[in-house]
Amino acid sequence: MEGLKKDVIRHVVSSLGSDYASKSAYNYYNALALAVRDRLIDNWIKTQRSYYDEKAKRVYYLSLEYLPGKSLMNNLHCLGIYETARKAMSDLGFSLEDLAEQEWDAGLGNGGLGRLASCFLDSMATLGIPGYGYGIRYDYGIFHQVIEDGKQVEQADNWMRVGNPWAYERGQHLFPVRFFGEVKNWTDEYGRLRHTWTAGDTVLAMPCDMLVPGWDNHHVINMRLWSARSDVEFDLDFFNTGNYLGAVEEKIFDEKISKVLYPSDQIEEGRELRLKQQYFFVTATIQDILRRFRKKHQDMTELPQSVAIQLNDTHPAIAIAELMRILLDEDLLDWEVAWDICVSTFAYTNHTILPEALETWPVSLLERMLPRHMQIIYEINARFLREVERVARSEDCGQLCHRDLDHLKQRVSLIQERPIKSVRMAHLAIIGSHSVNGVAALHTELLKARVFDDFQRLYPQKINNKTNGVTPRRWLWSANQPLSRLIASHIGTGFVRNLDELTQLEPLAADPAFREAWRAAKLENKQRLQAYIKRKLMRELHTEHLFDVHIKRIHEYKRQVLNLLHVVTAYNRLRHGQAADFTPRTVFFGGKAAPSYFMAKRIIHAINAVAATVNADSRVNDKLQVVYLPNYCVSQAERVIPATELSEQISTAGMEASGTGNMKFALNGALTIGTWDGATIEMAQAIGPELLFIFGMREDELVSLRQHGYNPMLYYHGDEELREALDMLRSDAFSPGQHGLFAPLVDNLLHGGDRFFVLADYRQYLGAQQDVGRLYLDQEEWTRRSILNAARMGFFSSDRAISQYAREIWDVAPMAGLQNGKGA
Ligand code: GPV
Repeated sequence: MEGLKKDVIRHVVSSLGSDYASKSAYNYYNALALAVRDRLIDNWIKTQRSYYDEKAKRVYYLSLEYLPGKSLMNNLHCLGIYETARKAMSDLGFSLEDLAEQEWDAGLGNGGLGRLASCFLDSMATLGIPGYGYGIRYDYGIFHQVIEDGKQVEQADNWMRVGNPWAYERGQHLFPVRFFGEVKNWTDEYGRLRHTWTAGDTVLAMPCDMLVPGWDNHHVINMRLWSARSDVEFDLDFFNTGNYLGAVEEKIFDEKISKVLYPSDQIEEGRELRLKQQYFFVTATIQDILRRFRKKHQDMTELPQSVAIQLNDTHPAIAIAELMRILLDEDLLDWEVAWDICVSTFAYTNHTILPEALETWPVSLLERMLPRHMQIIYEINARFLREVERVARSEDCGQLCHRDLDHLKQRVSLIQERPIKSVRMAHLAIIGSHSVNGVAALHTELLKARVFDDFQRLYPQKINNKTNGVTPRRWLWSANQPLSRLIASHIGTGFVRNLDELTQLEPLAADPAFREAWRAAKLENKQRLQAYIKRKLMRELHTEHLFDVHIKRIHEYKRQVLNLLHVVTAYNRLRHGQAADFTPRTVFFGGKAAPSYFMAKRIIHAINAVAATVNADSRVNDKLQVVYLPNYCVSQAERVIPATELSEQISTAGMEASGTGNMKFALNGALTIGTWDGATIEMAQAIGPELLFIFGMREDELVSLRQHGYNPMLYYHGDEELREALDMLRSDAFSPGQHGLFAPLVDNLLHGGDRFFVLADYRQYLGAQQDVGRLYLDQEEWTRRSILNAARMGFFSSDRAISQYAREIWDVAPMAGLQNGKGA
């Protein structure tokens, strides 16, 4: 402890240039972070050196998004120095919790996809898998959300304004990135046609490394984020021609590439700068991968034995064309050889079946920005379509019938002709990879049967499932110390590394004393949230209420509106005195809407309007409260999830690819009210469906309802309570003076076809909520179920997910000789 204290003081003085006697929390947080980083860097160097010495096969995880959140607490826990740091900082006059609050969330992602990437890096580090995360170091992460007059207002997330004590910027290792220009064709000495791309613009990519420690194992992996740097400083032409200010403008223009994260989640933006971001990140990454590979190898055909590249959705899919370009134009390999290398190296994870999220890029844009890549994509497509034809005409063509060949080719082509001629990035990712995986069992089945059914017939081995998981380090141990300590006192700490050990809790569910202790941990977390809400929102929570929580991005398919209709109905029953048996509850909502997503923003407004009305109504507000949590983010999730009793997972069946919040809640002892969707299905199977509150139409039922003609008006006319709730929303009951404010929302349900079947599931949802309320009155039974939920969540560790990727997709093994256990 004395060592750590000394280091902190030394950093306050010599790294931060401040007086250690002036007790600034900001300085002491930074100094502590630097002292922790010092303790990581030796192991990072040793880890990286061991990969090199042992010629280990490396895994590269390519993702446009990461959501690490805050690093301090997690890193202290992984290093096993949390208690030491707590005492050291308290000696210096600080509470560790307060210091941790000084850190800004690294919010370099939108939601589940980015958070999954961060959980995966944590698991690779913990399992000792030679992994690297690659991404973009956005200057501005996901916007900061404030709620003004009930509406979302976006503010810039200037997360690095005060620097980032965790990152190493490596300004000396720059990689060139080229755009535009033209392709020259030439013939080599064997008479083969060759291509050289001479680019118009060049930018530089600078690596920034963030260290990712494993749990108590001395293994530290790297997350390398690229930042755009102009090469103008080196362009003497500008200065020679006297155009100094022109040079500066060009520099600013170049560095715009990594300026901001696109804040739309599962909606395609189709902006030129976004494509630039994708290629910028991809080419720098591939260059870095090959640089490392070439240190030990000359023969490029050995690449797939040494390198696995995982594409996190299609955002980095241009990497397939980029690797082809390098192998063809720089290494001068033949097409077939190059293509085999690519397919064996790449694997692709799909995260959605929503059509509006499937990426396409206009051919005209690609031709201009990346002319050589567009040529390569055309060639990939031509060869692929010939292969499709060959398979279709062959005897065992199965369901591929040759009469339909033209249609089949149109459907699977990399190029879509309408509405504008574009490249389908998912098709490029599928045919350029040896593995295509979905993220939960149902999702993968839907990929096979619906979205990619043609590809499933063409390559029946390619599509596979890897159900998502979450890291128990952050989402149980670090976020929920009261519960973790209770668990550890009964079964030890092995569950943090091996989450299956939680099954040892099962017999304790029958022990009244343990149940009481379990409830006490929950209450402690509720009180902690209460204090936080009081500080931030100046509101008093009732900790004896059932805490009912719906936090995630705002999306129509996630159906925050269904929840809101339940709230309005509960409000009406209470007002009308029809709810004598109502179980008091506080309903929490939180989440960001894409700034361009009109309906999602209107939903936020509606939730806040209902909240204002309900909370101000003294007839009901001792029994029903609604809280909108502004700026939902990773660190907020860490506070809210441990305090939650009811987890809302109510997406339209078939539409949530997996969900990962669902896992975090159950792991922390919340019960789930949810639809038969995503990984919630597998959770219900692992836990026992009777221990969750499952309701609503299933995916196949919705398909047939759709086919037979779904008429939302039928539900409106057939259900008095539903009608009352919708009429109130449409009238100005919640929007006095702003008549018609929420009409778009209601019209969308009644006259817009209710694409997400809110009305079809309303009545069943109410029934399930009734069951929830009733069960909550029986605290012993509620607690028993809560314990069993957590005890059966072992499968949903990201360690299990990553072990499956390693074995079944990457063919990599954990590093031998990894030191596990404290002091090893
Ligand atoms: I595509 N997901 C996301 O957060 N952003 C995206 O752009 C796309 C998918 C999410 C899915 O919606 C979740 O169901 C899933 O759990 C998560 O990706 C991780 O797989």
